[in-house]
Amino acid sequence: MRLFHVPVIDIAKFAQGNDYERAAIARLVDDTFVESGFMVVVGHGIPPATIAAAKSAARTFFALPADEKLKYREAGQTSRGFFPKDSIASARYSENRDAPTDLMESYALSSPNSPPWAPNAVDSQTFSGANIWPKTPPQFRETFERYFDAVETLADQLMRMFALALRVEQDYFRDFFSPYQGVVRANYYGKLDQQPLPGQLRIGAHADLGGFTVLSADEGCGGLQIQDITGKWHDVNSPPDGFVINIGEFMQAWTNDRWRATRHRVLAPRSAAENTDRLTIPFFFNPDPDRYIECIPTCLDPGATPRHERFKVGDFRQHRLAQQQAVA
Ligand SMILES: O=C(O)CCC(=O)C(=O)O
Ligand SMILES: [Fe+2]
Repeated sequence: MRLFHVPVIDIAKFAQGNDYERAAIARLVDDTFVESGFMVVVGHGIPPATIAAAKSAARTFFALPADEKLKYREAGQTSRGFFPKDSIASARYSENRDAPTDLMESYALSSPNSPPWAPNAVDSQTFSGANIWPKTPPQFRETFERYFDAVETLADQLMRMFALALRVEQDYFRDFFSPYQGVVRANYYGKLDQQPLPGQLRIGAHADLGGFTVLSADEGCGGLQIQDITGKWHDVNSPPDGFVINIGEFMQAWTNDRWRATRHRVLAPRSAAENTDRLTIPFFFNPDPDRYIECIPTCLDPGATPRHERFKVGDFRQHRLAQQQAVA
């Protein structure tokens, strides 16, 4: 039986190394995505200060009084701005099943480099899906714009690495992501002051929708778990400067399920010692909503039928958002 673990992969040699070194990294990447759908990368070249500044700006925002934060709530029309506790149930969004809300507040931003896309807009003329920027802290916008630049450069490199790992030409995926939809979300899991509801987690079990996710984890990841095909949950660990990378459902469909959009969750604190607050910053790297996704040629055996029918990116995302909207 294969091991189920999340390796820490140093990708510095992908940018700087020779073809042999690049191919070796690509093989490792294929192995880990076949196995667990998750990896941790170090040697990514993003300065620690860029990550620290984004986390610090997010923490300053989440420490504001609730009524101040609610000024940046935008009632779900464009999926941007502040989401208070009890407004998201990831398990419902992803799996369309009744589930308690996540023990999380969040702040969602779209990439300054992505064109507006507002699938939920009542009136698409007035809602652009544009960002809502908080006034406090004043450097929030600048800090997150720098963060976007950094993770986009990393995502571009990962996209080429994935192409090599899947034995298609290096720029194979680029076209699908031109233009792309990038979403950064600051997830804040406050210290709990009361017992969670039965089954309530910091983030309910879900697979990520999208191409892939680049997550800046909290110290050591605390509470992040991924599920193997037998149903068993495994902790994910990351060094503080690592990014957790996981496959989303579009990449799973492209690879004809060779790579897995693995179910994951974040546990509620199980003890007083674990009851500390937690902040993570996932970056969801999504293809152009107008593009269609179907199995790539290298992932289909001769004569075989793809496991997923061709589908449109925007339709799939919209369908998922409708599931989420069932939450008050
Ligand atoms: O906070 C984490 O560790 C995971 C977050 C996550 O899975 C998500 O935002 O989709
Ligand atoms: Fe996730």
